[in-house]
Amino acid sequence: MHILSELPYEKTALEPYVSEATLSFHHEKHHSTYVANLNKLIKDTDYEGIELEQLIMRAATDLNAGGIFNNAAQVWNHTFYWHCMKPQGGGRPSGELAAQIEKDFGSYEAFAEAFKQAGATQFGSGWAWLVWDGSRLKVTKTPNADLPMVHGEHAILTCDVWEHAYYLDFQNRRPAYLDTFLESLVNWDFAAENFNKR
Ligand code: MN3
Repeated sequence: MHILSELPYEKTALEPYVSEATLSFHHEKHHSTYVANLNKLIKDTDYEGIELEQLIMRAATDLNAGGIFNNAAQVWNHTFYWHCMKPQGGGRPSGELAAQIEKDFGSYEAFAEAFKQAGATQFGSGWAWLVWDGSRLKVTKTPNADLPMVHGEHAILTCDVWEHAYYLDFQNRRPAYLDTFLESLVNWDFAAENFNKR
């Protein structure tokens, strides 16, 4: 039985950038529905009782488990995404992660440009990512529920670019949402923890 992870902050904590309405719908309707669907789909199957990441990896190569994969990956993606933001977020990474970003992108600005570009150009629904590919940091984008772990990459940071993540606050202005994500919301402490576990 998979359970809906708690938000790591109050629903008003990211205002005025992400409204209480967005966080409520996003967590209590969207994220929660993925959890409920996943539990329904795995009931009485081989996927019952398997830990989430293992389940995702297995469903990714199972042609009969498309629905299970989509819902499981979205459960993982959303829990990860909540932690990628924090109240009084934004600013610059520090320490080893900052040094690696400079090494692999040339500068923080070049990374930020690539990340925003990936999010803005993901056609339809999906995710923008900063990942570790085994030897370097890379910016990637994935459609729908797709996620780095099934491509042999380790997720460092993500931004949800499904419309439900920003439409109430930014309407169709996805680039403005991505700017705000990096300027005022991003949680570099969480990204650094992920980088340290790579
Ligand atoms: Mn979402």
